[in-house]
Amino acid sequence: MRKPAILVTGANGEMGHGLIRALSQSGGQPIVGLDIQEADAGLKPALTESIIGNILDQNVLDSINSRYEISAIYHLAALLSTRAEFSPQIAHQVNVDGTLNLLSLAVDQARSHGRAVKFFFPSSIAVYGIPDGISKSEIGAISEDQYLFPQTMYGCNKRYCELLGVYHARHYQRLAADAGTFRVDFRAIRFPGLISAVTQPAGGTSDYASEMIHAAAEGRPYDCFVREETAMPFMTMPDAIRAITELMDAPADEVDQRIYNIRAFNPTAADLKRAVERHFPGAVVNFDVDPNRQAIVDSWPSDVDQSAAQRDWQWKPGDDFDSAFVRYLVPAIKAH
Ligand code: AKB
Repeated sequence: MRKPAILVTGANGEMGHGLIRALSQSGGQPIVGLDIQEADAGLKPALTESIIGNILDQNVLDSINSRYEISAIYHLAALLSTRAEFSPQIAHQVNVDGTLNLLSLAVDQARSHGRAVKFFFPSSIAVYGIPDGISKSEIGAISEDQYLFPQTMYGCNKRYCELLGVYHARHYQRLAADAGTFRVDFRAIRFPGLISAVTQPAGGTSDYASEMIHAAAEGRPYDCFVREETAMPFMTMPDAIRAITELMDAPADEVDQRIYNIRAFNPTAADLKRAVERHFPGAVVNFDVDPNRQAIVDSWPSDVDQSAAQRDWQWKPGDDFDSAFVRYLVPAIKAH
């Protein structure tokens, strides 16, 4: 007998930590975690099984398929934008082939148990590409269907996987009439940069915000790799986790756009430096621009339009820039 479960890939990553805690607190189905690294000791009590394995390894996925009856997949495993520029082929394999493997697992599962499998995909503002010479401040907040010209491998991977997800959702919905009721209920959020008080990102380009805050909290000087006036959208990790659970809980017929922008605030790097200096007296932040990473952030919008998420699933960020520091980052970092 297969056991009911939900599957989280990239379980040991930044987002995996928060999501697994939230899912286990909500008391739903048992959670199976999959990651290339062993899950941290603190995560293990929330998992019914912690599998060390690669999403590119069909044997691992076959074993999950044969032992579990999966109702939802949260596919978080990915190589982030800076890392992907260094290893574009590996990024393509992990980010695209890996996602296709998980979508196929969702199809197999839905076909075998006859119910829809919900599939959450964390997309990114990296799917956008603002061409050189266009003023980001004049464009303002961009909506889901504008400027879809990603300029990084990671952005291309994320955009293609969004399309694959929508394809799987539509294709199997069409077949459902003849072939039973199996469906892949694909839902994606295009995340801005995420800031966590507990974990640090690795290999991303929005990492400068987290790195600046954590360095200040630890009393280390920090060289920020983008220019002071650089602005992009961000949000706190707890808001991001809440957004995932709210989108996944929304009735299917209300979220048929399937791909949503969200954000909470869009400070410049100088705004971040000022906030860090205010909350961590003695913090030292300098600017030492990395032209390659600067070019990546320059291609991303400085703001996104989240009105579709507000309309379809009543999305509302919990923290603005000031309260992110006062209510969440400073107390949680100090406690940690
Ligand atoms: C990255 O910097 O690569 C990610 C992202 C914005 O998707 N944090």
